Amino acid sequence: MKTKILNVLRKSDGYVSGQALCNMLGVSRTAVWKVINQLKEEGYVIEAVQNKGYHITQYPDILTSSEIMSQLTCVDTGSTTGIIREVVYYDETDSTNNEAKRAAERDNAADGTLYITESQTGGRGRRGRNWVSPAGSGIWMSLLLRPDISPVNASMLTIVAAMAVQEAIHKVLTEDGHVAECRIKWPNDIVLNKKKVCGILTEMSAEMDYIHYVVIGINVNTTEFDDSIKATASSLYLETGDHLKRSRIVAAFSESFAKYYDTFVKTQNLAGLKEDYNSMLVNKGGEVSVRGLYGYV
Ligand code: BT5
Repeated sequence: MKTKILNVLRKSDGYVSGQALCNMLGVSRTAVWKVINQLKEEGYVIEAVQNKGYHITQYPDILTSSEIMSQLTCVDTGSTTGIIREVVYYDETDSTNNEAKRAAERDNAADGTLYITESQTGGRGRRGRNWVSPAGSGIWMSLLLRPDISPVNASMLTIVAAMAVQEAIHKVLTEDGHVAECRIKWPNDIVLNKKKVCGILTEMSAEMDYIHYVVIGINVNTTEFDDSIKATASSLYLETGDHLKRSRIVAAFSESFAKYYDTFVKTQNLAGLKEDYNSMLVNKGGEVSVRGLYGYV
């Protein structure tokens, strides 16, 4: 019910009356009032005006399931758009990739579940490298997928994810009037003003001819870096000076990923994505092209 109320309020321009919410959800005024109070406690600034109703004037920078899913739900039909069907949020966890893998194995968790946290105590990069993931600024998330594709083609999902992250960051930056250029640096680094702003770690459990699951772990907006990479790594905040709401990037990622994933799964190669991918490259027009990408196309 919280997601639905948030969904209706965020997609309405003006006030929504308490009675309209009651009718829409088939619940009492008290139930609506309780949810409004919960939202206020989470940091939403909600104006309540007699005879007019409720109106959200400020959104917190949080990554809860309601905050993300309320952006991906159609008010009229209640159906969701994008790859993410469900969000599992943690205030803190060891690693969202670990959470996704545990849930896939232990609970048979469903395709399209997103595991997301405010901070990780044991985040991992590629080849087991440790990853610092403090609270408050970064996005640490892992998408669980159960694609019906051959295991040998699964590594291409990192490219699909890179395309979706690039498009999501570009969309949110453009909406907020930023001119910083977000692009893909071949093959799958996302760069903003030529500095890396995203890391992707794809892991898989499979048999020779069958994928049990794939976990795509993504981090965006890291602000703490080793001295060794300070010159080449950055964050959305460091590049724009703006605290963009992280949930908007997650929601935009969900929609973009679904679009590119659909195309990819049909062919299990990158042919259908080549044109879009090339247009996202930082060295567009230069010597790199998806045609030679790992020989996949
Ligand atoms: C990666 O590692 O690029 C993949 C990191 C994936 C972390 C996510 S967080 C959610 C999920 N849960 C986990 O436990 N892991 C995943 P690596 O290949 O080690 O990084 C290569 C280089 O890129 C290193 O020098 C990094 O510092 C740099 N780098 C990675 N992510 C960056 C980012 N967001 N911004 C700037 N530089 C980054």
